[in-house]
Parts: sequence; structure tokens; C-alpha cells
Amino acid sequence: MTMNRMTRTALGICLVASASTLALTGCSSSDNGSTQSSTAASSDSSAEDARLAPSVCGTPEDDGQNHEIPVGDADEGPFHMEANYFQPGDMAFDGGMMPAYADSIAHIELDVKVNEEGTKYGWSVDETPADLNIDYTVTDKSGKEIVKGMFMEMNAADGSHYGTNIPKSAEAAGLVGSLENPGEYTVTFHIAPPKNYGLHQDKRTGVEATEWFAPFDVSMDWLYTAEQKKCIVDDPRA
Ligand SMILES: [Cu+2]
Repeated sequence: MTMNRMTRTALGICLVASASTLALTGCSSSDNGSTQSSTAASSDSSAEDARLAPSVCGTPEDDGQNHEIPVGDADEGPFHMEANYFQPGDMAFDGGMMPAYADSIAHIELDVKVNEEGTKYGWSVDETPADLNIDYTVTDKSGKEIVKGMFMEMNAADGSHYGTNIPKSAEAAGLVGSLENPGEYTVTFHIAPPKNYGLHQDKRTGVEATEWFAPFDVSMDWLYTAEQKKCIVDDPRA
């Protein structure tokens, strides 16, 4: 157990629900019924819920590495997918597709890897498939859209993925609200196949599939803690 994990355990991080907001706070077993203990994501009931880990940014524990906060994962169709979020990314070559670092509150990404089913399109297991068309929509518990946008392909220090920055406010897009405060949301990813991307069909070189997969949606419950905001700085390249 690292010092970091020991500290987190000592803090006894709990998610406190009040009228319409969630907040991270320390709690103990003596807290009353207005608090609920964190739910472990794994089957090990003693394991901490990684979604609730406090940010190390600005603390002596900050190791300078990026710390992704998990949203969830899914295995569907030709892909295994893992969604994470963290502070906005400062990007080169984004083609103007992505909200700028200074205008954003978070970066959300989907690590898409080919599974066994995906090999019929000629991909290799665990590779990142190129040229997918992915968008995301965040809704609140009433189903109201909070923010949505297109993902793009990009590389970070930990490899290739799909993602985008989430703007501080979605008002310009006619949506509502922002992710300023912690909350419980649903994020839905719409996964569509590549366009203008060939599939060999001839006898010598052809792949098994004769057409691309049908577009599909993957939804995940998003326990959003807003912890990534602690990692936002004035100059992300400094
Ligand atoms: Cu990214």
C-alpha cells in the first residue's frame, strides 16, 4: 500500500448526497444516514472505489503523472471500451474540433481496443481502431442533456484513444448546465464505423466481414466528482 492509498483510507472518503448535488468529504462510521459509503467498483468489498480517489494535484503526493478518473467500461460489438476523465488536455493538431484548454473543465476519453470479434474486420486484438466516428452525450438523472460533442482521435503519453475536452459551459450549444459541481450523470457514447476506409474483399487478401458493423450506443453511469478541476493550471505546458 502506498502512502497515497494509506492517506485516502484514513480520510475515509465518502460521497455525500444533498438535495441535488454531490460532494466529496471525509466521513466516519459514526456519520448519520445522510451519508452513504463509497461503493467498491470491484468484487473485493475492501477495495477502494477508484472513482472516488481524491486528486493529488497541488498536494505533496503529486508525482507529476496524470491520474485518470474512471467512468466505466464495456465490451460490445468489435470493441472493449474504457472511459476516463481528467483535467482538460492542451492539444496540437486538433483541427479546431476540440474546446481549448482554457475554455474547458475536463477531458473525457474512450480507450477503444479491438476484441476478438473485431478481428473479422482485419484488425488485431488490442489495437486502437482508426477512423471511428464517436460522439458523447452527458445527461442528468432526469434525462436532460447537459453537454455533448464529437470525439476525435489523439495520442497522449499513455497512447492512442478517442476523446475531447468538455467545455466549461454548454450554453452556446443550446444545452444546459456545466460540470462545475459533482453529480451523478449518464454518459452515452455513440460508436459508428469508419467512412472511406476500405475492407479488402478479394480471395487472396479479403477480411471475413463484408460490411462494417452497425452503429451502436454504450451508456455508463458517471459518478462525477469534479476532482480533476484541482489539476487545471494557468499554463499547462509549463
Ligand atoms: Cu485525449
